[in-house]
Amino acid sequence: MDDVETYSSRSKKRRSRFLKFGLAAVIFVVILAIILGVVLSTTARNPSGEKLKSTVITRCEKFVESTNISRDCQKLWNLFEQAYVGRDPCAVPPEAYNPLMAGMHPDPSCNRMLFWSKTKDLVHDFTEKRDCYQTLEDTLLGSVMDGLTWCGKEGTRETFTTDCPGWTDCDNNPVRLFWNRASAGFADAACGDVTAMLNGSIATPFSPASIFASIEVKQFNSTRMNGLNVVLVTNKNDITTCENPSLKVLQKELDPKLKYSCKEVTQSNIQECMLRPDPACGACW
Ligand code: DVN
Repeated sequence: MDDVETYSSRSKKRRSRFLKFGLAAVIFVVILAIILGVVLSTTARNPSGEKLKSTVITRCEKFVESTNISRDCQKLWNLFEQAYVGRDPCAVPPEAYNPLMAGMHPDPSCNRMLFWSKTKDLVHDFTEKRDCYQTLEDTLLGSVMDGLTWCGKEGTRETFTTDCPGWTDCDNNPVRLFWNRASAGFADAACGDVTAMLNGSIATPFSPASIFASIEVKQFNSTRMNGLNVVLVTNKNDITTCENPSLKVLQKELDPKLKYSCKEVTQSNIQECMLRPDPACGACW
């Protein structure tokens, strides 16, 4: 009897241990399934928002790594997202990006700052081949957001990268407001001798509707800046020169304490110069 009793009590113990283990395993699997469900449903619900977040943070981390400028990339995302999320994409308040600009202030490179208007491709080709100038797109915020599109919608905390208003669909859209605000911040921080590359192949190189004219020039501050050197990029048979009336308007709009110069430079000269590596950053104009 004892042996039988011992045997049956041992098998009862084994059965209860097995049941306990089985129950624990089931609970673990259920919890894991819930967690996975939440994660997948969030990502699945809004893959484009997740992709934008990952792009922004990855670009930010690469910038921080390559420049040794320390910035909190998660904080950058949070400050950026709160500017547009949950808002009508055509009614974003102009001050929406102020916390982002304050939290991620520009790191201006005095005497190397390069503004531009209607010369985007040439300018970025130039700064890519010759690391001698800093455009807005070479700063943390400019490099992180360059080429991206985003918006929010009322009643949801999600980020969208499609079906967002285009640049001209409405003034207060998230993308256009960002670039206007970032441009103002970059111009306000402009220091030393500043350069602007303008387009000598158009009738009004200084166009009043441009960001350069309507926002940046108005922010230039003579307590930090010495002057503005205009590089007017021309091609053969161009009729626009540094005497162009719109450039006279530019001079008038500039703070009189700022020095002003203008030089006509052919596009081919600039393109040849940028192909000649020069760590000393000798002038291309
Ligand atoms: O100094 C530069 C730089 O600092 C930037 O922040 O602002 C200045 C350039 O702006 P800008 O003077 O208005 O010059 P652009 O060439 O007229 O416009 C600059 C950019 O704004 C364009 O290249 C557009 O960007 P994209 O689409 O090429 O990445 C955008 N933009 C301006 N007007 C637009 C427009 N995009 C679409 N439709 C429009 N009407």
